[in-house]
Amino acid sequence: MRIDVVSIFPDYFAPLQLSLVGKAISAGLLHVAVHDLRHWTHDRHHTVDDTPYGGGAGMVMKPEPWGEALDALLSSDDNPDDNRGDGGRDDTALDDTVLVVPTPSGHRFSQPIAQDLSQKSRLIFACGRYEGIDRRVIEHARTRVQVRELSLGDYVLNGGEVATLAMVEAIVRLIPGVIGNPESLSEESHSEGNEGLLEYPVYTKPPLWRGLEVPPVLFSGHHAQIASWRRQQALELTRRRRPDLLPRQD
Ligand code: JAH
Repeated sequence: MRIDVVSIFPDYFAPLQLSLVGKAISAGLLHVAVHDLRHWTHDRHHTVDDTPYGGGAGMVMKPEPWGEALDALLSSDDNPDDNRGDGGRDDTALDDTVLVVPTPSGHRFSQPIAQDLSQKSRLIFACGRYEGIDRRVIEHARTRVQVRELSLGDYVLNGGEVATLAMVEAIVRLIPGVIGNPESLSEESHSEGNEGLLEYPVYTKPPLWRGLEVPPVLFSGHHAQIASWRRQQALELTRRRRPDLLPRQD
């Protein structure tokens, strides 16, 4: 997979070189390129924002730098993987590319969406700032590639950068070969294997710590009892914290 990120704060993405995402890059499973939107400005002050038509607080990101940035990224001569030189389809074809725009007014990002995006050959993340990006940028981009405007949850950040980091991590860990033990993927919260429930509580040694015991069933060796205790715990936790995840009770 290839991931491009466009932002006015490219330094935010230094952490991508670390840990799991960094390992995926070293292993050759992932190519990440971070781009400064100001590269596609032409005025002396590298202006990316302007006042909103219709009035209102704050500033709006100008369409021209975004238009040029997306033109450049979507043209095959910017594409480091398109080195076949035969003009044929490469592994970052437009029909397998998604432009992701993190925004508080987007559809809610979720594990199924992460799963879907992890199968794409190319993702481009457009990180907005201020009050957002001129709407025509998204409208125009939709004529070129699939666009997904996505929100992590009902809170407002100062821009799309932190949301992009979260989404990239959620997506990259689902790429085959990125996580050593694929079983740990299907067991965790929000994956199919856990019936869509929250994860049960987990324990390790020592058996008694600061006066607190590990539930005895966990060293009973009765695998069926352990499984049923865990399912009970998962159900109860989900009922208390996230009743919205349970099948409707009517
Ligand atoms: C804020 C552009 N739901 C997380 C999230 C994602 C993006 C933004 N805020 C929150 C955001 C300002 C400008 C994007």
